[in-house]
Amino acid sequence: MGNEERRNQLDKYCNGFANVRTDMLKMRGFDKQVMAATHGRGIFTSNVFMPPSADFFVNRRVAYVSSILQFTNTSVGALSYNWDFGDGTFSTAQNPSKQYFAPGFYNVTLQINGGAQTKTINAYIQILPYRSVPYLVGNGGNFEVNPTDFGPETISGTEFQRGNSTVSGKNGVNSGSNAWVTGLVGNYANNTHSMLYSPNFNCTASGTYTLRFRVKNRFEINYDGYIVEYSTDLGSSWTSLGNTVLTNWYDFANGTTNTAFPRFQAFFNATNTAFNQKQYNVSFLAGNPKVAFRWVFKSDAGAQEVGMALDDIELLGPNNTALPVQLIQFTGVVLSSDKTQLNWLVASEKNNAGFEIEKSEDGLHFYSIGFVKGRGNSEQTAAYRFTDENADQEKRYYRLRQRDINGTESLSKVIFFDGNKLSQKLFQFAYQTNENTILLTSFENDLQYTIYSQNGQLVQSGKTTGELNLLRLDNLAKGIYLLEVKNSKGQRQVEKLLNLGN
Ligand SMILES: [Ca+2]
Ligand SMILES: [Ca+2]
Repeated sequence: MGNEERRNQLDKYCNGFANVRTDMLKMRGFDKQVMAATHGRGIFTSNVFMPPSADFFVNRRVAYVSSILQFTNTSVGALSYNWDFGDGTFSTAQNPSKQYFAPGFYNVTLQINGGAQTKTINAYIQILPYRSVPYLVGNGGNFEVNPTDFGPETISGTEFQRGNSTVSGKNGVNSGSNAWVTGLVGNYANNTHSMLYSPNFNCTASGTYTLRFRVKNRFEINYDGYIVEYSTDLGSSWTSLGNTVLTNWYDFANGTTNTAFPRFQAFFNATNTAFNQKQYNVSFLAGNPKVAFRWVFKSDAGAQEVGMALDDIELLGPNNTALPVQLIQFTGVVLSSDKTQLNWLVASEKNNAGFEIEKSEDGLHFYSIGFVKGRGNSEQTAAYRFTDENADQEKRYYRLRQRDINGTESLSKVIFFDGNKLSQKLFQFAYQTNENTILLTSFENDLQYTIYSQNGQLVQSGKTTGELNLLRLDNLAKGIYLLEVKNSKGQRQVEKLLNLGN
């Protein structure tokens, strides 16, 4: 850091201190951290004299293919950043966000100030795979095959470890030679908060789904234990599978406020001296292509016990492939006045014949403009591209029709160009000729739409059901309206609507 910058930083720190007396001023020897204790204004610290050092953390250590991770730089004295995410991708941003497109363990390195300091954390991130349903012991639920289908994360205290413990109360396994155990050796620590994550399951098909597993455990009675949570958004948010006591499920109602879990969050607490089966009907998750589970163990501040051994996790249900073709990104760019290039990224492919590229000028009627061959079967991420050579229309909609070798098809989301710009809007709409109807096009499902009159009165509302939605305006008088569309994340877009009537 140059003298000028130091002075500017000091000015910033010293701002407003003119009339404050400093009673004590010290510099810590080993890292040159400065501390000033003021008269009546508290204690202040400054790192302006500290030597540069690289450091960072990430919001999630265990995540899924295409989860969005947020890295935070905590370096001292850094002016420039070079991140290496361990998968052949890099960033120079201060606090980058990042997606991984293949399962595995990744080393992450942050280099600051052009190589002045470097921090590398090996196997820092674990990315868990997508798996099919039913998922049985032989698919990986026994923790013998595909051992990296599951991953532990420790917030504090004792971590889940894979193996065979000899500690009485959690000793042994239900199958093979491995269980996931809250510490293979000794008792669990006080104030433990540790988790075990499942793979991501495709539960798109309708039907009955059951999650079940075997557990042997001994916890401090009435205080420590575990719950099972689920996520439908690649692990961004988690919800407990129920919060009451049920047969073969949570056994402790937790009516007091001094246990390891919040009051009235029931949990597993009772002792299981053998590997007993627990199960939960998770059919309410049908229709979700992204379902994951995690086991959350917590202990309170006193009295330790041996803990738990978990084995033979299964998710029973109707047949679902492991998302045969994982399209993780579909976007495009205008190359010239009549050429638009489409780009898409695929994480893994199973029996993929290829992609039909479809185009529309009204968002409703699509026609094929080309075909790009797939790779059949692959676990590697691949980038595909296609150029529309006749892209001189003002409004252009594109989508991909992915075709399996056996003839099954699935459609991608629709992307939309307005002139030379890829639209990032929540939705588009177009008036339909000779009808009191508008076509609402969106890349997202389940949007809440509301139509207001000019004086703010709600006149019509509803939910969208797919990418293309026809909204009828028959009941509305001629005039100007406002159409508001919101998604579940709170994003909102408002457009003016002109109802010309019949
Ligand atoms: Ca096992
Ligand atoms: Ca305890």
